[in-house]
Amino acid sequence: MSSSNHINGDAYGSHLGGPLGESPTSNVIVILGAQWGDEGKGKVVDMLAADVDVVCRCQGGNNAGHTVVVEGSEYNFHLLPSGLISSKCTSVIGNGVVIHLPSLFDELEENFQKGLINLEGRLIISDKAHLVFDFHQQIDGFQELEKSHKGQTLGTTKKGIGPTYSSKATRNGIRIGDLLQNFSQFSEKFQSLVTMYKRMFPNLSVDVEKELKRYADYAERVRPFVKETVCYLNKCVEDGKKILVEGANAAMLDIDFGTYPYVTSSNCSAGGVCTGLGIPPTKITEVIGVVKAYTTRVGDGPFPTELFDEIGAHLQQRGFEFGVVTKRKRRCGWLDTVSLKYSNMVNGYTAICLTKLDILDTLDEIKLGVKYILRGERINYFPSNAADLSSLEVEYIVMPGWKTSTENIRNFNDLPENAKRYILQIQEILEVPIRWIGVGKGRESVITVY
Ligand code: 2SA
Ligand code: GDP
Ligand code: MG
Repeated sequence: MSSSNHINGDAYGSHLGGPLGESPTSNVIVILGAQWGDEGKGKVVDMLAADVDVVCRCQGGNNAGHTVVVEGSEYNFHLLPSGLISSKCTSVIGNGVVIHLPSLFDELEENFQKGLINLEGRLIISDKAHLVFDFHQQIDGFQELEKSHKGQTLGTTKKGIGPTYSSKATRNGIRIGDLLQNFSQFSEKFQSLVTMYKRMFPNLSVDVEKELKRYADYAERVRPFVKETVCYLNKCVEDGKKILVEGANAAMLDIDFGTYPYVTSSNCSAGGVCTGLGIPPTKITEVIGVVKAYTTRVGDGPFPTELFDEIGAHLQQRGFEFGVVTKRKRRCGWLDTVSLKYSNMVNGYTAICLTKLDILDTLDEIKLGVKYILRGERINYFPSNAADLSSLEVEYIVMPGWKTSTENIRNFNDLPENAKRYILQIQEILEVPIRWIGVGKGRESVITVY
């Protein structure tokens, strides 16, 4: 076979070093959590989905809890993309997502009961996505229990996310395509995975025969939704379709860039979009960072601006800060612009959606974390070490509150002066334009700045 075509053949020669011709510009918009999650990504996706063709999830699993409130009805999405509410949108669960099929079908049923119909044909699941089994969830619990003896829990959602990505990385994970292609091979893989895990966790209880029967049933139920999604999505890009990517979890929970080991097990930052969907980085047109006007964290791990006083409790109650999946109280603190600058460095936000400004409406004064001090020194980087992050001191800017309801405001200019100052200060520090401001739960409760 000759390789000459690839070096100097006519197909390339006349265009070498120049454009190959006109192609439609891509239209891929990525929505990412810029903090420790629960910034309101679901609401932002829903807000933008009305105008897009495809909404995709690229990483994580049903550890995610994305809330959308439409005309007073609340929808909680875990595995399903929040764009499913928009009836003209196709929803894609990409190859980077890990899927617990029983939960997927429960979620479909729950949304069907809430009135989301005609989902078949509008939901596509990648054949490369890995399966989360019940035993992965049991193992998640065992691992947390083991860590608890040393007082080192991560505070996972116990949805089996870590153990499943670990099976994927050790190359004995099982993908949806395996389930659909050859059931006897799937059964063998399942059995050997259980055997391996039983050696590691003797208390693991799996009724293999019963599980395989269940999965034979799930295989037929999921089959109509499954497709090769990489070519599908790239064709959508090529055809100029508008694609929205819904990040789950958030930058500071990213397995590489987050506060390791207190992180989730996927790349929740911009890189996870490319690996979790097969869309090249050059096709991404916008990266929108979703930033809550204060900071929350659910689960364990360092949180430099955490408040342990009545203001923290006030934010938790007024912001109704409870985990969507686990119902745990979320820890609350002031906005941390140091971690936000770092998350912007990694993700390259083109615009920001600042959410939950209304939760700050009643405060006398508001603080903004602007600098970290480690062992007495002001530092210019985001520390990698969890112990360092836990021992930091934070320098704050103190700003006056506005003590007025912003809930019904829909124009930036109508905001109280102190609210405008707070927003502009954040924009100035981050050097990223703030494009939307959330002032309430509902779809309509948003100020579009430009
Ligand atoms: P896991 O289960 O292995 O991904 O947990 C590892 C860490 O990641 C955190 N994590 C989350 N943080 C915020 N929101 C998440 N989704 C739910 C929500 C959380 C909930 O929307 O509220 O209901 O508790 C989420 N998922 C994972 C987790 O707390 C661990 O610190
Ligand atoms: P996600 O995981 O990033 O999608 O966020 P969650 O759904 O876990 O948590 C965000 C919570 O804040 C949800 O209850 C939303 O309904 C709510 N929310 C989103 N934006 C706003 C806002 O601007 N103001 C108020 N008050 N609530 C909001
Ligand atoms: Mg959430």
